[in-house]
Amino acid sequence: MGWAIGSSIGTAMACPNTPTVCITGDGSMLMSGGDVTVALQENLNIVFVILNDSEYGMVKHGQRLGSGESIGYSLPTVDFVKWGKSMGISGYHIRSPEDLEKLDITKILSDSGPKIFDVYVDPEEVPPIKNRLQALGTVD
Ligand SMILES: Cc1ncc(C[n+]2csc(CCOP(=O)(O)OP(=O)(O)O)c2C)c(N)n1
Repeated sequence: MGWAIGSSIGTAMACPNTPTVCITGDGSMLMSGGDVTVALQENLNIVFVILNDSEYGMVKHGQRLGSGESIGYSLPTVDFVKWGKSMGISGYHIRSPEDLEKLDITKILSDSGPKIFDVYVDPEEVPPIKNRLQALGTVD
């Protein structure tokens, strides 16, 4: 959690001739998203793909799968395109596969500096975490 954001900045610094893609959650972005200002100041070509479900999804689904108390997973709904815009970063709302298909990805990746893809995902979609929970012993 949060690790992808800083590591994508390090990757982009080390590989300046290739676009870097950071896939992260909205909770992680709320925790460590300030690091995006480094990508902005260093003009790093990074696409921040934010899987936005207004929740700590791993926490909610982990609690459900483990029959635990359902608590502490809810997040405010944040418009990360507006957030990026406040710093001069281009952003795109993606609410459907069609929204993604409409984007000129080649053009977006050829532009310098960071970009934001604010991808709205279904909060009821169960992430593939059952094996991990079984390994931890919280799920049979
Ligand atoms: C630094 C840190 N804090 C807390 C956790 C526990 N944790 C793992 S996933 C997660 C929720 C992440 O939420 P989000 O970034 O919105 O992604 P989602 O699970 O919704 O895909 C939390 C709190 C962690 N792994 N690392």
